[in-house]
Amino acid sequence: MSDIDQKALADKAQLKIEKRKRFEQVFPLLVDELTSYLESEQMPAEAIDWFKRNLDYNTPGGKLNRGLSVVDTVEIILCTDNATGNLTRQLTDTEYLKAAILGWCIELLQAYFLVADDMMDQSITRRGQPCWYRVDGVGNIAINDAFMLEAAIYFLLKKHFRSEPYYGMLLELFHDVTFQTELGQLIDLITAPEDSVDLSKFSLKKHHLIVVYKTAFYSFYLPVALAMRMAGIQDEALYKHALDILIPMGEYFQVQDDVLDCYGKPEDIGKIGTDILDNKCSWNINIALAHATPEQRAVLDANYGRKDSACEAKVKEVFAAPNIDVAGRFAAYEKESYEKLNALIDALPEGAGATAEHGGLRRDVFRLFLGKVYKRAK
Ligand code: GPP
Ligand code: MG
Ligand code: MG
Ligand code: MG
Repeated sequence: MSDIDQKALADKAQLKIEKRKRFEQVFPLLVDELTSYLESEQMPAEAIDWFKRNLDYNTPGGKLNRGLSVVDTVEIILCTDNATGNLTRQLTDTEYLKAAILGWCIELLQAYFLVADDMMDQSITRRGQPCWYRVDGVGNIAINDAFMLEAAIYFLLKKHFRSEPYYGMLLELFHDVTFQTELGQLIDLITAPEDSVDLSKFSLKKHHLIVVYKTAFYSFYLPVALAMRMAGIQDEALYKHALDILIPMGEYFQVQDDVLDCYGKPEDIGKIGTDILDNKCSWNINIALAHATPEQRAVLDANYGRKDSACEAKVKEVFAAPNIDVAGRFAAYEKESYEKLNALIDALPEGAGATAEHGGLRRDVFRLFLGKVYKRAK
């Protein structure tokens, strides 16, 4: 690599760190707004402290891809000149703050889902620390804490966006994707009963349905759609264009999550995989089922979904067998997905819906998002 290339790479990395830092600085302001509301309602200090601890423990600390993507998308749409395709200005402080608040609202949605998901999946760690329900003194109170993380979203939306013409659209988006995610979670859970393992219930078609609903809508469509609403894009056809790229991108992301559940290092992914123990209809088991010999199938039938680490190890052995090679097949899937997603992005009409106020829907929105997750190890 040339010195110039190296310098460009270092500058890019530095910019990323600064973007994250600026975004992170907004969160304490929102915590203050939320706790001030509790104070104004004369809530006991103990309750205020608890809510603050809930917010701080569960909301920041992740990759922040979803939240940062709202800011990046608003910036690309509002600041690109359609004629040249160049960024011609920066977001004003007010625009930045609004985009960042929407970003944090998605991070709150994610926090709400994860607190609940970790209880349902009986997970151990999250983001390198014990899952919230496993923290001393929390337990089932985590159920109410999850609800409160969700309530915080609507408090902040009302406070900051109530007078905007697109306020109703923001509410509709959050409500719709929450329902979709809960549908996905429902299918994920009932396809993985704890007491009866029946691998014949699994299929890649079922997996596709689960991951689109439980992950893709809220993790990929929501950040971009919120940003489009804030930027003033109204043409419904453009939301459909965005959906058609972001849903397959979200599917690819959840396949990565499934693979990392088995092969990721806990110090990288911040969590300990539970999918085999939990009898989950993951990408890995579906790939194994598609290629297993009758003998291998018998091993999977006898060991999958058993809450026992020796059984888990036997399943992993089958995953690694040369004729199955889940990791190798994933590498091929990853390459193919990346090419397919880039083709979808390239087919998007550049700057569709552009006006004098904004540069319209732009390919960079999707390229940047894909760049955040492609070949991720965490
Ligand atoms: C990811 O599933 C999906 C979610 C976190 C959505 C949960 C939805 C609810 C309505 C609670 P996962 O269990 O594979 O995620 P992880 O591997 O991070 O535990
Ligand atoms: Mg989980
Ligand atoms: Mg889950
Ligand atoms: Mg997972």
